[in-house]
Amino acid sequence: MKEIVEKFAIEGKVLEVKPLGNGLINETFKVHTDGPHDYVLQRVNNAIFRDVDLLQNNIEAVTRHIRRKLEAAGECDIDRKVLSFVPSREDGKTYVEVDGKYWRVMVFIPDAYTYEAVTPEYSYFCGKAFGNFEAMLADIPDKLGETIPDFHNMELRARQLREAVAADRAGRMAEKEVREILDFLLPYEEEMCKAERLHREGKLPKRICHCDTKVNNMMFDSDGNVLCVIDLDTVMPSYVFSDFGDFLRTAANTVAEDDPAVDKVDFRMDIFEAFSKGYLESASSFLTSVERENLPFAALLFPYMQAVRFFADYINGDTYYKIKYPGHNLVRTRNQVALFKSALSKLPQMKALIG
Ligand code: GN1
Ligand code: MG
Repeated sequence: MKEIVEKFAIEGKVLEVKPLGNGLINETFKVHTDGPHDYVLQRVNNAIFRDVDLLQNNIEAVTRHIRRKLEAAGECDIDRKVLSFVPSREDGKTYVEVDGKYWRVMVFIPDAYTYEAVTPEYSYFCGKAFGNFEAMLADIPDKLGETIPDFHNMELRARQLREAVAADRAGRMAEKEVREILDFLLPYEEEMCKAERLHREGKLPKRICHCDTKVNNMMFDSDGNVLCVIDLDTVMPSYVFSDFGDFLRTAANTVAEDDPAVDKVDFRMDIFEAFSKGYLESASSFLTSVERENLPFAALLFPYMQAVRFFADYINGDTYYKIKYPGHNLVRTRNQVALFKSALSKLPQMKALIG
């Protein structure tokens, strides 16, 4: 791995490379050097992100645009507020291919922290930051591609579940619980595909969104101030529901997304309220009324979509998400189903708060 890192125009000598973080898709390492910065080395999972060139072009465009905005706003400490990718020594691209594997390197942001759970106060700041992220990208001149085509398209996710069920590759449709979960999920399918219908009717725009606003993709400094959003692989045109819904899916759950204690799962309204307040403060300037009034729907859609995705992966024999033990994807599914039920029961409260 040291050799791979040295293909990039880094400063200093590599002292150590060790694993970092807990993403479910890419592999991430911290690179310790004797130079002025440390770095993050990442192997891009190109089974999932099939067009790494398009992916890195998106990321370069996004980070360049945000950096310019921060400069124009006279922000200080910009290197900690936007990621910087290091060009390769050979061709200046921000990735290299070695034996069919794709790697990239970014500058490590010092004294920055991510959390798996946040308080209402932090949720408010996250809401503002994600709204601001979308606002900053509203006038990006580059045309971004979809790094995973139809990534948050619920119609596609529903179809993939139906295909998984029909193929039953891992023989898991014989399990009673699997059939019960399927019977629970299917009746909501049509309602959950509302965004695609609104889009076809010309009532819902696509904007540049982050599309993986899990709470652990936001970095804070040691005083609790938001620094920047990380994990930019899925930045692409989508509905604003993606960013609003996925943050709440992770932050408003009282437990982690793979906690087996489903009776402890609850959708926290204090987090919803704080996050919405922050989000609306920075996103109100561009949100349409259809987008705004469907934010509570987004809070239901994302637990539902994630349940469908984990469930389809379980039925397919665990080919997409990294698992730590057999049945991990089923545990995740149960958890997300419980979160969906809890959020559903709070829909009237959510609507009352959004207005
Ligand atoms: C994946 O890589 P990570 O863990 O940040 C996934 C998200 C899911 C999430 C569930 C490209 O994100 O969409 O919501 O797992 N990313 C991709 O934990 O599929
Ligand atoms: Mg992540």
